[in-house]
Amino acid sequence: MLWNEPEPMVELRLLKEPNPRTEQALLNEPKLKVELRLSKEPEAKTESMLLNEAEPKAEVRLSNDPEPKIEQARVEKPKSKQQQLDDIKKFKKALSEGDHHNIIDLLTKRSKMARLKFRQDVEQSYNDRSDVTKSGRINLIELVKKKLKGDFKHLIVAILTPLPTFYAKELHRAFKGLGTNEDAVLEILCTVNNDQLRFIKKHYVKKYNRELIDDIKGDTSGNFGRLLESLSSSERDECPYLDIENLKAEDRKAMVEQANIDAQALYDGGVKRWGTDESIFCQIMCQRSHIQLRLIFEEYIEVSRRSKKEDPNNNEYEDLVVHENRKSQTKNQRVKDVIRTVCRLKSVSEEYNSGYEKYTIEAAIEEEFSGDMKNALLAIVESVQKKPKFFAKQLYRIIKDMKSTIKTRFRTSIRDVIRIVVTRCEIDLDDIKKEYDTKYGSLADAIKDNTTGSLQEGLLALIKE
Ligand SMILES: [Ca+2]
Repeated sequence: MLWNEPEPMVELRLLKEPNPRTEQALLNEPKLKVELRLSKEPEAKTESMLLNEAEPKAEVRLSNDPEPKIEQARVEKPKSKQQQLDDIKKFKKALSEGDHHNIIDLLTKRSKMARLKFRQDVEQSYNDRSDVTKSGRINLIELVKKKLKGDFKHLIVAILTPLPTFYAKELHRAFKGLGTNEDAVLEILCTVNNDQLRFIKKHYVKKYNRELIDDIKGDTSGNFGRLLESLSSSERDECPYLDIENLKAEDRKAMVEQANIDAQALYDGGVKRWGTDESIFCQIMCQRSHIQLRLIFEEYIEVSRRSKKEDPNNNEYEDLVVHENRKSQTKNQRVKDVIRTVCRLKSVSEEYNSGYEKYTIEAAIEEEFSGDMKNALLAIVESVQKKPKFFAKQLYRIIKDMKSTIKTRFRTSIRDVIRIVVTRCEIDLDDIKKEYDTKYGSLADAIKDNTTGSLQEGLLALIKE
């Protein structure tokens, strides 16, 4: 639930007290929208609990809501003990012989959870010998790094790494060296929830011996830096509801009222005034829950349409009224007035036909901000509204940048594509692929055009092509 994002409506009733959910469990939870009824708060999760934890047994009952689409998980048939042993043997052989096809086959047909378990099993099989000393124990990631090369190595390391560690590595990579890959930092900070972010930050400290916030402060400045700091603070409100449609009427009323206040504040702090009150944008965008933000964006359209009409300086509509009292005017003047009115009517009807675009929060951000701040606020809005669409766009931009001979952005590479494919796999990768295919042409073709050999085979296997 934490790492794999919600879609469907399910009510989950626990048959027994849940064990505290471990990091491992968080990483691999089934992708179901669930309502957990806990009789008491789970105990704090500790590192030592992580290893031996089983997920709570649960009885899953579908609610009356129509069953929403769930991304087809990589369900595999349970394997017999012998098949498991065969797979381990096959994997070790493939790794030692550099048989990339079998490595891909053995890893990409497993779910994330099964993959991490498989990694443990393979390591155990290497280390389960009496003559293995503690320092001689094999870590599969280290072994993969020695045996494989280039971006294919990065792909295999990525899919064998637990998500919090992988996210921490990607953030570190974005900050490392000169400059910063702001797009990658934004992508991660905008698309993980508070709990995930806490794990990522914990792993960041563990791995790099420094706080994520220190790297953010060191590499960014001004309002943009403060925005990233806020996003990384894990202080976004979290709403118990997973979607607007599921709000209870009285809760919805209160949330809409608050959304209206926030939308008005955004309008007053942006489009309405001279200059921009950036802090109000940062505050609302970084603190409100995603569902609340969606309501705010809806309300914003209403607020800005209404305000625009009421604005005394806006004579667009007044001018539509053809005044009777033109007796003192010359014939020529009246003809001019009629022409002017017809032109205005035309522009109003064009505006009507162009819909709501100019009243949206995106339009306000485009108008009020530039550079990093504009990108950051748009990333928040887009990721809040529809994540698959956000990721499809992100993939498109990365792939376009990779092809471009002019390096407009910082170090964009196939590793950014790897990050999205690996992190969204089993969450919404199918939807991302659909969005991409509809809007930008085939994702599979884009991958084929920009990769070769085993890397291409591996990425295509992950997007199920
Ligand atoms: Ca302004």
